[in-house]
Amino acid sequence: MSDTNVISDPEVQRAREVLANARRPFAFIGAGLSAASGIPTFRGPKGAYSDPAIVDWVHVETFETGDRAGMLRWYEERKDDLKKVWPNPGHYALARLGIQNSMSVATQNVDGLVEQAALEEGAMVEVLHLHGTLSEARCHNCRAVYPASRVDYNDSPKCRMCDGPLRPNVVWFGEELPHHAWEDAMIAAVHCDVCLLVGTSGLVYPAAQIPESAKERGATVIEVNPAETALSELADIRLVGKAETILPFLVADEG
Ligand code: BV8
Ligand code: ZN
Repeated sequence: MSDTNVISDPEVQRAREVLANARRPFAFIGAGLSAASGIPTFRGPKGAYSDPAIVDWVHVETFETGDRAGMLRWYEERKDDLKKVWPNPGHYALARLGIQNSMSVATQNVDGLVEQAALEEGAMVEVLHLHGTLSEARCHNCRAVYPASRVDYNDSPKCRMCDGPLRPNVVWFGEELPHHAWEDAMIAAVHCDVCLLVGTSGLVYPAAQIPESAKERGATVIEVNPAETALSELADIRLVGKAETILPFLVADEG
C-alpha cells in the first residue's frame, strides 16, 4: 500500500476514526514494527530464523546445555546493533497515539524503540516488555539485573552477588514471561476499547493470548501487517501494508 492509496483507503479512514474516538487504546506489537529500523524479523523469508543456529539460540536449554557461547555472541551482536538503529515513522506514530490518550503497548520486541520514540515525542506510553529487553542483563541463577551496557557477553560475565552466569534479560522459549508485564498487559487488554495489532505473526504463546482476550472482551481490533497472520481472524479492520507507511496516517493529526 503506497502513501497515496493509504490516504484514500476507506479502511484506513475507518481505522483513523476508531482510534480518534478510542477512550482506552492498547497496542500489541511484534518484530515487524522494527523492520524499517533495520532490525530483522524472526520468521518469514528474510527472517533471522532462516539460520537454523539462531532457532536454537532462543531456547533456554541451549544456554544451559548447548552452544552457550554462540548464543551469547549473537546477543552481544544484537546489543551492539541497537546502538546504530533509530525508531522509524511507525514507532513515532504509535507513540503519538499516546499523546491523545494514555496508552499501553504490550511489546514482544526487546529493542527499546517504542519507549525511545515515546520519550522523543513526550508521549505517555506504558510499554510492557513481554519478552524482556536487551538493555538489561540478568543473572541466570539469582535473577539480579545489571545494565547490559556494562556487560560484554563474550567475556562470560558473572553475577557480582552469586557468581552465577549473566545472560540477556529476555524471555527464551521454555521460560516464563515476567509476571508483572504479563498481568499488566492482560489488564490493559481486557479493559481496552481498541486493540491495535502491529507487525506480529501471532504465533508465540502465551503472548498471543493477550489480543485474543481483548477481542473476547469486545475491543475493536485493527491489524497492520503486509501479510495474513495467526491473529488476522480477530481483526475487525485489516490494513494490509507496512507499519511505517500506514501508522502515520492512523494518528489523527497526520496525513
Ligand atoms: C512459556 C526471545 C512456559 C527474545 C522470544 C501455549 C501456551 C504457553 C506456551 C506455549 C504454548 N504453545 C507453545 C508454547 C511454547 C512456546 C511457544 O509459543 N512456541 C510456539 C512458537 C509454538 N512459548 C514459550 O516457550 C514461552 N514461555 O510458555 O513458558 C513456562 C511455564 C512455567 C515455567 C517455565 C515455562 C516463551 C515465549 C518467548 C520466546 N522468546 N524471543 C529475543 O531474543 O528476541 S519469541 C520470538 O517470537 C521473538 O522474540 C518475538 O518476541 C516472538 C514473536 O515474533 P514476532 O514479533 O511476531 O515476529 P515474527 O518474525 O514472527 O513476525 C514478524 C511479523 O511482522 C510478520 O507477521 C510480518 O508479516 C510482519 N512484518 C514484516 N515487516 C513488516 C511487518 N509488519 C508491519 N510492518 C512491516 N514493515
Ligand atoms: Zn546471581
